[in-house]
Amino acid sequence: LELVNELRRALAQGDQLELYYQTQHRLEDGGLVGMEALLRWRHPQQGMISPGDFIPLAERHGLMAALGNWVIDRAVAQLANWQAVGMPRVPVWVNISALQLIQGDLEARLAAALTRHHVPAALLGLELTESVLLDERAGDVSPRLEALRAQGHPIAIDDFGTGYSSMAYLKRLPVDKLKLDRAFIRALPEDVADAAIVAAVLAMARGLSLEVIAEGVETEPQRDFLIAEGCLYTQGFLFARPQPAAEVEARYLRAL
Ligand code: G
Ligand code: G
Ligand code: MN
Ligand code: NA
Repeated sequence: LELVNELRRALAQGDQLELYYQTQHRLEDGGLVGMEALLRWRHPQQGMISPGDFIPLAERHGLMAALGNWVIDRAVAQLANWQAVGMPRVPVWVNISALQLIQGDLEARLAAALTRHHVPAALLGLELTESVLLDERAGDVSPRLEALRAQGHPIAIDDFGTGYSSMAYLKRLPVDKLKLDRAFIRALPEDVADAAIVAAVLAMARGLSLEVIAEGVETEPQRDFLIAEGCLYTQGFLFARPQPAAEVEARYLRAL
């Protein structure tokens, strides 16, 4: 209870919250293709608290909408700043929770933030997990995704393969990209079952014209296996860890 009050205060003041960014890369040559924004809470006594720990708390206590809005505003402000200083024009992807989708004003929230900062929607990707997409409280999410896509946002299914992956929903949901969960990558290339699953997902995605980004690539053999199977993109420690905006900027900001 104490922690939730502290979270409420952190959210109101904003100074203990921060977005880290993990860059996404072409497997073949390491070229930068995007970044995922990952929320961090720098607690004054407890140190860095993971979103895996405080997001469930925020959801239970009705703070998730405000937290989600903070993330959107912060990511869009960062995008505007990066465009102004000449960073590569690659999309920043934010995680969208079920409650943000259920609440119903996500489209307006996004549009307001983008308009305020003069950032095109194509630069703000939206990641939704299978459980968010299939959450009954959200109703039929297809029209919502259509609307978000019509606004210009690219859309990805996060943690792909870990939810109730019925392949049927891939056919009817308007999405651009699958983020293949790192659970399938970890034991590559030795694990025969994971190798078969990954190869099959890649083949299926090709047939559906969906891009695939492999999460959690940590080793060269994992990378080589994925390239051989036709995967183009990755987000993993082999290329970069989540890091503060200033560090990403130091690496990619080239003098004009
Ligand atoms: O970066 P890290 O391993 O700590 O992230 C842990 C989990 O928290 C991941 O599943 C990630 O999707 C989730 N997460 C990180 N940032 C956000 C956010 O801004 N919103 C939501 N809903 N989830 C986030
Ligand atoms: O939103 P999502 O659940 O995909 O969040 C990405 C999470 O995966 C972040 O918490 C990030 O720290 C973590 N992650 C990203 N790359 C790697 C990796 O190569 N290895 C491991 N173990 N975790 C990773
Ligand atoms: Mn994600
Ligand atoms: Na993921």
